[in-house]
Amino acid sequence: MVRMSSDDPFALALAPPPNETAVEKDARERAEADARKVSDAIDEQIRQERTALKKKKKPVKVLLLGQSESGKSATLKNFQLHYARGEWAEERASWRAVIYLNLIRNVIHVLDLLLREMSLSLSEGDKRPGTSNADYFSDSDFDALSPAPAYRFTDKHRLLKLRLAPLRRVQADLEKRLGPGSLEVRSTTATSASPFDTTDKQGSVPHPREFGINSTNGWRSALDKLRPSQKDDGRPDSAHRRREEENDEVTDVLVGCKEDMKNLWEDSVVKQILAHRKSKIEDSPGFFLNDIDRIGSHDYEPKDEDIVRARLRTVGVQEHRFVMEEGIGKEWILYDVGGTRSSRATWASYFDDVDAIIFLCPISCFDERLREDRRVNRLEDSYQLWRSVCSSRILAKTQVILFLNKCDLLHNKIKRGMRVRDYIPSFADRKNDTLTVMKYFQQHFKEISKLVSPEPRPFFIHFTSVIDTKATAATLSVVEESILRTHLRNADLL
Ligand SMILES: Nc1nc2c(ncn2[C@@H]2O[C@H](COP(=O)(O)OP(=O)(O)OP(=O)(O)O)[C@@H](O)[C@H]2O)c(=O)[nH]1
Ligand SMILES: [Mg+2]
Repeated sequence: MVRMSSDDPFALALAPPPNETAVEKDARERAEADARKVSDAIDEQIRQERTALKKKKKPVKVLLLGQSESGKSATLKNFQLHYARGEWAEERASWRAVIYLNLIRNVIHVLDLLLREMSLSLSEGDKRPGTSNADYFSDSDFDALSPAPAYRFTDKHRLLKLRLAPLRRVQADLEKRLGPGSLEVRSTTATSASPFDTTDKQGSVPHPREFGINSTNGWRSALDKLRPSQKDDGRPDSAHRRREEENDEVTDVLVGCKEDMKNLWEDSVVKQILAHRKSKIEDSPGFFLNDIDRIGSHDYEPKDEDIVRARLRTVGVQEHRFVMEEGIGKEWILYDVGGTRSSRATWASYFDDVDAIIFLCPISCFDERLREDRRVNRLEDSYQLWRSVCSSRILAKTQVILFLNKCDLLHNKIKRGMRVRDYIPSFADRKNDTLTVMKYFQQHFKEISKLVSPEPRPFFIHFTSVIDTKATAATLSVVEESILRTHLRNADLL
């Protein structure tokens, strides 16, 4: 029995009345039990509200997956363009250097093709098709070249070699300053499409075999290297002045080479060489040769479309935060990963905590091979990757949205007369038009999902050309809504 201190007012107030009858006692105890029930219910309600609040505050997490050059970063840029205008405006000027580098690469590639043909024309009988510097660009890899026609080289071509030479130094300088993302990977063998183990018995996340750079500020780490810095008091420091001078020097060289770059790109012999190689440099990542006038000017300011088209390879996993409209699920985190085969081992560590995956497959690439492994057809690699994602038990309940991307390039290829069945025999004698091809690929993705998913998985498919920012804005608002619904359902808020 608990003894109450007679002078504790609280204890006195709670103590039963001294002359309590049995009936009074029963009534009092019932009243106390009822009060306890109400109090417990209030406690439970508070606990539930706290959990719900925590869930509400949990950011919506989205993982962008797909092979290298599938358009993951370009999709992310579209998100940034619509949901992070401030950040987008801040980064605009820094993209100029990436666009310069992309353009210079185009020019050097074309120049090297020209020089190679010139040197071959001097050593008759050695007209073998080769690859020289050409593997940066996605020439149709399966086309064997017929013997080259006799080109009429003139002094103009020899002069172009000299006059465009300064661009090589600028290219090397920009690559150094932008870091590994500015370089594409080279072909190696023994790579696997899906390094993450999807058949893991316990369903645990396997250890990544290779760690990438885990950057929380996206491509800013690369772009920052080009941005002039400031001292704490806002005044430019010496590093700021040096970077500004370097940036000015790059612009000066580029502007100085403008007419020669145009002369090269518009030259009739160069056109013949490219036509003979069946080279569609126009379709390659970061193609800016048709914009020399605009870009080669001192007051060039990158347009939104230029930034989305600019190519900077993603190294490691980059995290981007977005703040959407007010309300539940207003904070989003998008993870943009490097898509080359050796980068894929890092993906699995993000699998167990994402609300949705946007998986990108560039369906225009049915005739291309992977840069990192020239033996592998790009579309086949995407199918394998999709198979791994769908069959993953950890991802069984994760919402997956499929972007069949680069539809613009697919359409261009079909218009140029490329026949899908020459590369994909199972396409057989279906009608070789863009819509039929799109539907055929779509069907294949659906079938893979049906076949290998651990449980039925409804998913959305969007046909996209993510460099088209207007059309992509409409797609993203649909995607945003459906991801948000899943997020709320996961948080038991619907
Ligand atoms: N024409 C066209 N180009 C596209 C499309 N989507 C992306 N690109 C371009 O293709 C190039 C590669 O796109 P990225 O977004 O860098 O590819 P990624 O998937 O992030 O590649 P990694 O970072 O290497 O994994 C860029 O220059 C894009 O602008 C598209 O739908 N159409
Ligand atoms: Mg990327």
